[in-house]
Amino acid sequence: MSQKIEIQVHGMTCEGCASAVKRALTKLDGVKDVVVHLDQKKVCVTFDSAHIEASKIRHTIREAGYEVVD
Ligand SMILES: [Cu+2]
Repeated sequence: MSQKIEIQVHGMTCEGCASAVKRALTKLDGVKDVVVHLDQKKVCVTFDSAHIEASKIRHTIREAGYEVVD
């Protein structure tokens, strides 16, 4: 089932950060769409909950070097 979440992410300061996050998440199996709102420090992810959990998405953002605000 397709699900959409919004994640607050700290540490993204430029377009380079935004595309790094987008790239890391797009690579994940089950992630369908990633939109980064740099001005709002927000990442919107559409994913298939049968294939990936939201916790894995948050973990991947942290691994890329950014801070996820829960
Ligand atoms: Cu940057």
